[in-house]
Amino acid sequence: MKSGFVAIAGRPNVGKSTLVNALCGGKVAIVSDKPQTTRRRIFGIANGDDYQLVLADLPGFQRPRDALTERMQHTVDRSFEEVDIVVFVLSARERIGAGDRFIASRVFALEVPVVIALNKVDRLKAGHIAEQMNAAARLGNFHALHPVSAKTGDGIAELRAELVGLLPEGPLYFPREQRTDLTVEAQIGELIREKALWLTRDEIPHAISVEIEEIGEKVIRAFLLVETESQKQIVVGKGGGIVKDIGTRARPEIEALVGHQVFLELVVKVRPRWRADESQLDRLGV
Ligand SMILES: Nc1nc2c(ncn2[C@@H]2O[C@H](COP(=O)(O)OP(=O)(O)O)[C@@H](O)[C@H]2O)c(=O)[nH]1
Ligand SMILES: [Mg+2]
Repeated sequence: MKSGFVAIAGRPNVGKSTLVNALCGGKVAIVSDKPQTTRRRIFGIANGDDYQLVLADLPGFQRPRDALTERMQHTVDRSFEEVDIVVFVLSARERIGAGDRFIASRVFALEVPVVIALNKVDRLKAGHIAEQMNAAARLGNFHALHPVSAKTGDGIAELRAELVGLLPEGPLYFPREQRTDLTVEAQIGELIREKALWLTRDEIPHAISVEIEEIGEKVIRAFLLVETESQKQIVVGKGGGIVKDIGTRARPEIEALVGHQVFLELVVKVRPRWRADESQLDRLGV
């Protein structure tokens, strides 16, 4: 049996969470085009007959601005301490620049193989992909470089096979049927937050957090926490339209997760400065 831990590194928005989902063959991590979507480390688990890849989806590297972002960066730093492989994700749709070079300086300093995943190659011209591959190759001493599209699945099987080939002999870390280390409660919270991120803009996505209040046989009650009254008005929406829309989109995925129908009750609540409040962050599992 081969098994091990793989850290997924890269700038915000390059598609790290989408890639983890693609490698695991199902939804583990939520995805949005808003930076800071991933707030804590999530393990996505890809199981084969004779291997187990444990993929750590991480918040992007960033300069801490408050207790929340400080914890996020601490999580990233700690996650590199004991990994077998690093996947360094780049976006082929953007200029490979200073942000990528900063991360490169960190990951290539580790004594483990670095596999570069040049993501988002879907709908790009071959010439452009080749140029980006050249730029990516200059970042450091990589073990392999794979052009992929986490969205369409192109190149994912090859990347997975590459990672499996690098795994050491090891135990089964998680039961085979498990695809993530998040509890069901945490997964439900993340699904709700994902829809809230999709439906809001500007400073609102950063201000939103979800707290599950009750998981019953039929009813799931959750709070959408924001920091100010005006944020609350925006998330509630005209005539409750936005919060209703969040619920409508989250419910089918929650039902698929728990395996039965549920009544989802969402309440938008103001909790001032939750991002700076350590005990609140503990409760939210960040
Ligand atoms: N076109 C394209 N978009 C992608 C691909 N992978 C991710 N995205 C999009 O990029 C955005 C950020 O993705 P996410 O996985 O949340 O990035 P993260 O911040 O690095 O975890 C989302 O809007 C995704 O749908 C891809 O392969 N192709
Ligand atoms: Mg992410």
